[in-house]
Amino acid sequence: MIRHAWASYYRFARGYDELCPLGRSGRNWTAGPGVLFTPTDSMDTLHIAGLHAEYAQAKALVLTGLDFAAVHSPLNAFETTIRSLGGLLAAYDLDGDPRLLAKARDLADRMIAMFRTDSGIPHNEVRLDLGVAFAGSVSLATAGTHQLEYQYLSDVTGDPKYAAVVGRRDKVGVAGENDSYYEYLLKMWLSTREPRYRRWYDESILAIEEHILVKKRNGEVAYLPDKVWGRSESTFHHLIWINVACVYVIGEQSCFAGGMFALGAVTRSDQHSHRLFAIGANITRTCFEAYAVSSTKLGGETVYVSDQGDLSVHSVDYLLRPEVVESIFILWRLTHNPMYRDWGWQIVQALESQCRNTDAGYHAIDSNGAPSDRQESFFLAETLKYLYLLFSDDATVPLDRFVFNTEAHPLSIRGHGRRADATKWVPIPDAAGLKEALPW
Ligand code: DMJ
Repeated sequence: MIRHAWASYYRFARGYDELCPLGRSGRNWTAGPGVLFTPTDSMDTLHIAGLHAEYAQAKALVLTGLDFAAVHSPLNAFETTIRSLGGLLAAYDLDGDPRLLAKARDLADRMIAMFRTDSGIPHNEVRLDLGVAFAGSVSLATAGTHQLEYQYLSDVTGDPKYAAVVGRRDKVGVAGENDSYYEYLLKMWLSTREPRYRRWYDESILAIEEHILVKKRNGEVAYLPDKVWGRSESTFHHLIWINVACVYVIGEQSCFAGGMFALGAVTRSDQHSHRLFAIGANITRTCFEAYAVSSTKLGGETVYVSDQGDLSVHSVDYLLRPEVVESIFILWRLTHNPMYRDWGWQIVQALESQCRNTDAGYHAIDSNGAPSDRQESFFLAETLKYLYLLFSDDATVPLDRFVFNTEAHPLSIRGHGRRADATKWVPIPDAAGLKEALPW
């Protein structure tokens, strides 16, 4: 599957951000030169899967065809950090080629202006050619999902400025799209052991449990609907009332939380850990059940849950997203319960029957169940990587040596791999030490 998705990109869309599998062509996210999202996002997956020739193709494209100085349309900073910076750093982590690190550094230096704001909350649009940033659309996730990548960059280059700019974001407190902000609190602790991140995560997860988590069928059905003004909804279609029966909605993107709850629970030892682990397992079960009840077996962007806890999928749009297989993979690694491999295999079969194009990659599915002309770069970066790892042994990208960024790019944690040398670690700045380390 990895070979097919990559070869199709390489054949039909080489040089573009992503493959249009139905049009057998490529597209960029913005006008003008793109940032080669698919090769950058795919390098580590190809490397991990041992596809040496394909890895060499992707790496050559990135090293010779990726010119950040030529990218003149504003780009979404969150996506550029998690896909491009994360992809470059993970490829460097696996391969050790300093040219990949230099590329990552060039990118970070062009993005760093986004952190220069009065509030400390970063902007979310960047012009890479000019090295300037604009506010853009800022949510908790977009503001709070840079720490892993920038702290790693400081640790491997010895330059404290990257750690300093992300350290400023202690002040973030906005609502909106939140997911990976909490994920990064946990993962910053896992990767650096800095206690404040663990404290923030632990406080947040208990608050999420108390205020957001919904449980049905004695807790076997568990999910995290959006909540606005005290009600479990985000927009009008996220909470609907049918015949006085309350129907809640869970979005597919919240399904990453099954793995997050479980990973957070096994690395915590207090009276909450057992319960939090069960919640993670139940969120994962609920998300898989949503796949199983849908006609495509791949769920939908929106899943409805009745008062009794019955799941239904009204519209089967599926963008080749990874969140459900991500949680299944984490739960497999933590439990070795073969049920998780069975679930993953069912998803593989559904992908093959519903999304595979004979000669051009994998397509998404629209709300009517028809093929939709996109193969997002996260399909190779995340969905296929997590599936590959689900069926690999535990020594392949072991969880005690790597954390995955939110785009599934594995970065060595401190004490391992390219972060083994403790003398090189750049301290995570506290408020007092912050000023001197800032690049402005
Ligand atoms: C990916 O780019 C990342 O997983 C991100 O954190 C959320 N959205 C997509 C996949 O659905």
